[in-house]
Amino acid sequence: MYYEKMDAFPKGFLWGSASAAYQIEGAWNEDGKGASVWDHFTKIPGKTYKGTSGDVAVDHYHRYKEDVALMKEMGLKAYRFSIAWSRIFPHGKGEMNEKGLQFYEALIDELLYHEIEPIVTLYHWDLPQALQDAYGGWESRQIIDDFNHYCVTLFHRLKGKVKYWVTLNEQNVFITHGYEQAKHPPGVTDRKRMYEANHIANLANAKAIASFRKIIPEGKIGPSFAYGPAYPYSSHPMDVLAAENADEFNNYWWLDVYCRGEYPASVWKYLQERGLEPTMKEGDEAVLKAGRPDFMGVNFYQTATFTASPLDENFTGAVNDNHDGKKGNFVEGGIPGVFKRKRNASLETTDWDWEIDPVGLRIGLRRMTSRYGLPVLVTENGLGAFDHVEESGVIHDDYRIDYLRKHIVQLQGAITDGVDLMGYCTWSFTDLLSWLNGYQKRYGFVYINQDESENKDMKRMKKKSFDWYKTVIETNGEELN
Ligand code: BGP
Repeated sequence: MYYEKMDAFPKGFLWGSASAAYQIEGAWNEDGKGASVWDHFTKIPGKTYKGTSGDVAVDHYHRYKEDVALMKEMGLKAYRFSIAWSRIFPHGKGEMNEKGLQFYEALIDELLYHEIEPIVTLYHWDLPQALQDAYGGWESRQIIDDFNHYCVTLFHRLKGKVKYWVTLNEQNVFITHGYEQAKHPPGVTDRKRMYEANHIANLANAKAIASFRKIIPEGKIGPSFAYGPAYPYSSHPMDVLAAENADEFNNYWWLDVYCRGEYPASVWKYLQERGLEPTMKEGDEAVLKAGRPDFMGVNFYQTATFTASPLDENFTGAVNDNHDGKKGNFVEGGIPGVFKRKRNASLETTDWDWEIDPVGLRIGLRRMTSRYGLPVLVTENGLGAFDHVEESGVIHDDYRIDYLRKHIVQLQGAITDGVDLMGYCTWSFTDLLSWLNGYQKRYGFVYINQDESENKDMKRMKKKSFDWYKTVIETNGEELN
């Protein structure tokens, strides 16, 4: 739709930025913290770009005051960060580590003091290694109660301070990467195990939401989903059907469970006929149905385009193997007989071959609104790029400004279209560790002096985009140039 005049961003819109514990904190074994699966996984040779890990990350654990001061200077309204489960419960359960909780309480107090709304993610992939060792982590139903206990502990301690909560970050990513593609811990390639682990994660998510309702009834909670809306490659009905298939398998398989408490019928039938469907026990459905969130968190980076795929097609699996930023590594992949992902020729790509599609964000928000009728919070969106520090110390990241501006314009379009949008968190505030792509893939408004070879002094330097986003916030989205 085109409009003569677009609606303004609502009053109180949460202009924010996001991060995750493992990617920024460092201090991986300090103050009683237990090891997480990522602390182990990154030490396995060949798993991450140049063997990078979050052992030190960008040292936010020790420099959080400096980082929050920069957020204040920018005028950030909201800051989304995650809590490392293994700081609170070093063994995943059992005795609580008071020092771990104190770190987050201090961070939250600092944010509140500067009038920045904290948005707390309960789980951003760093499962306590002890639970992986004890019962296979997400593959055991025991995790449902352990996760619930961890969440309830935080709800009680932080209620009154934290209103916005995110349960699981990108369950669709950590489950598929962990159990189908072996790119994330625990490094499994087994679709049956993947669907089982995923179902257990769904139950854990729903149970935590139900607990939240009792403890913080006035708060808002929802999962964050890595949403890549599907497009057909052509108007050929078989391509349109392939895109439908992709939406059902890649998006609604998760979103329908979160928002409706049920799996989409066509995928369920497909899996059942192949013996891949998850084990549904008595009572599961009721648990899922009781877990409807207050909002859906959307992490948006790209859309995906699909064509029909014959049954006898042979795929290798992953569609993006570019972890060094050398463009041109896009590989076609999918499920034979269901869909095949193709490069969308009308879209530019980043250096890591991610397709840039601001309108796709609006399309996604629209689809989400029509299908589920829930408010949406964009919990991540941003551009991973190489940044260059000039001799004068200036970082001209005009490409990042351009990327964010175009996405914000489409947010305004979505609001005008009728989407109930709570806020927008860019990924990320400072540069940070990219899980599989090291430190050179930068996302922040604040440059961190550090690279794959050494940690350097980790000096914080404002990029050009810092002042730009400051103005966007000051003018509530009116001044984007
Ligand atoms: C999301 C994750 C973030 C972040 C981002 C960028 O999937 O939730 O933690 O890493 O993607 O991805 P990458 O670091 O792979 O470029």
